[in-house]
Amino acid sequence: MPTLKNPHPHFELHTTCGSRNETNTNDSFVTTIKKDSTLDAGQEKTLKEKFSEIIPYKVQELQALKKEYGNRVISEVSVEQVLGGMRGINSILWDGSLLDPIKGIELKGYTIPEIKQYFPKETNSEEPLPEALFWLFLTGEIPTKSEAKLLSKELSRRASVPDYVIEILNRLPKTLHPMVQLSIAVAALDSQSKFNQAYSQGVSKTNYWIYTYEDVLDLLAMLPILAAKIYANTFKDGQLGAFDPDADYAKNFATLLGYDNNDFIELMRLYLTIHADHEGGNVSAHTTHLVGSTLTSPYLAFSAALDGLSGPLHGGANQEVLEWLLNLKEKLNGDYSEETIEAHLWDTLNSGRVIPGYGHAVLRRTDPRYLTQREFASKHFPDYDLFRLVSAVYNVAPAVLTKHGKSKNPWPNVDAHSGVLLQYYGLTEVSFYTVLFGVSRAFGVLSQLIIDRAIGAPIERPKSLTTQRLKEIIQDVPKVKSRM
Ligand code: HAX
Repeated sequence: MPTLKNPHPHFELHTTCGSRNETNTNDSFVTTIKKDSTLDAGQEKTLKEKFSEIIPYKVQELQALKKEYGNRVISEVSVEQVLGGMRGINSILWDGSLLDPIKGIELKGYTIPEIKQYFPKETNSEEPLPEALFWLFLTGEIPTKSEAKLLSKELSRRASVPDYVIEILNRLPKTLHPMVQLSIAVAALDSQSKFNQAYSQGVSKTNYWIYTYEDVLDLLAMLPILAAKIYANTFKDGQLGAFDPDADYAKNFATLLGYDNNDFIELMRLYLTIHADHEGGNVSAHTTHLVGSTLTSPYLAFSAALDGLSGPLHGGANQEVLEWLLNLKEKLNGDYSEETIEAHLWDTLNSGRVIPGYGHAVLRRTDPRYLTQREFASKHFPDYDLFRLVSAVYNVAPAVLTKHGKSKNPWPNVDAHSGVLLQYYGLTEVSFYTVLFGVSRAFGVLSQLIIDRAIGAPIERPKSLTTQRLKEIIQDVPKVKSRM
């Protein structure tokens, strides 16, 4: 088979060579960024053009893998894994990110601090842009500032929601949870799908990605309007805030919500970046991949993902954390001593509930996304009472959970901190918090959906077993070391 010349070697680096840390300090990485920065605006290719150049290379890479190594075994499945939520089974191809239990998430090989350091920034800003992350997911390259700007403008250009969807939102009861409202609105956009239209006209399989790309960009562009409309309808007077076609995505999202405070805009840039992707096995990512594998529209695949994200064990935990913290604050009455907090943690555990925001299916240390939010709070409002409480819980909860002896990971995850940041800036409506997570998650899971369509990913269909069949099978197989 002839080897194609990959126009974006950085893409290869992160999909095939493992840890970013082996490469991020070397010269080739720096050279890649410098080289990109010298491009003239007139020479720039759009994201779609860049991605289309990568596809043949990517397809060939996977075909070669399948041909040469198709029969290599990379995972075995134990009974405890079947009964234990399929933890640790290597079975999903997901190029956007890889989760290390200790180091945390690597987005296309970059850790969260690296993303913060190397990403292009708006003037007077220190935070990364989520649209730059979308670019990175699809190309493997950090965009230049002008490339990121190009994408911001394209998203602004597409930011228009059909009247019937706004009408649907206006008719929903305020008592309906904001995540359900968002899921309904995104599903209702299905009739706008360019992918559906092209599919019904018999478009070739090799071009599926083009229409998926169009739908995904439209959806990303519409999400801030949908989310802000839900916020305005449910908690305010129904009016949307300002939208500036020349502003970046997160700034527009903040102002649409009615927040023009520069620090809040900075928070949104950070928030939308760090919640975007966390490997392919988590419920929202896997759902997009699974539902999308049926060739449904990106709208329906993402609507389903939002339904999964809303659960309290997943993205819904950010709402639970805040409710739990506010309740704790009231009970503590200003006494943030370790003994009192410890007693309250035991109350929660002894009543059979989980400590929300703590634990993780894969992570075995404090989530770097927690740490970066902690850093943001330390910088912007070190003396804020609720931040002091979150810090006090952080000092005590890991030891309590370790003593409790159930959770495999006693450390905080991303959801343990996000709500406190929002509270500080006055976004106090906790049932809205997972909507923000959902807007961010779209960047990761929908970029992978474009890749799935570009590489012709098959419909997912793992094998299930009855209990009876499981009992029959285990008679004939050897024992292995625990994989959980
Ligand atoms: N408090 C109390 N008990 C906990 C716990 C916590 N924070 N985390 C885990 N456990 C318990 C589990 O409920 C489980 O108990 P049982 O054996 O009685 O079923 C036991 O410890 C083993 O669980 P685990 O293997 O350590 O964790 P899982 O992979 O099964 O679950 C969860 C991972 C994140 C769902 C879990 O840690 C949890 O419920 N945490 C609190 C909710 C939360 O913060 N969710 C957000 C996670 C991040 C995320 O997805 N964000 O979107």
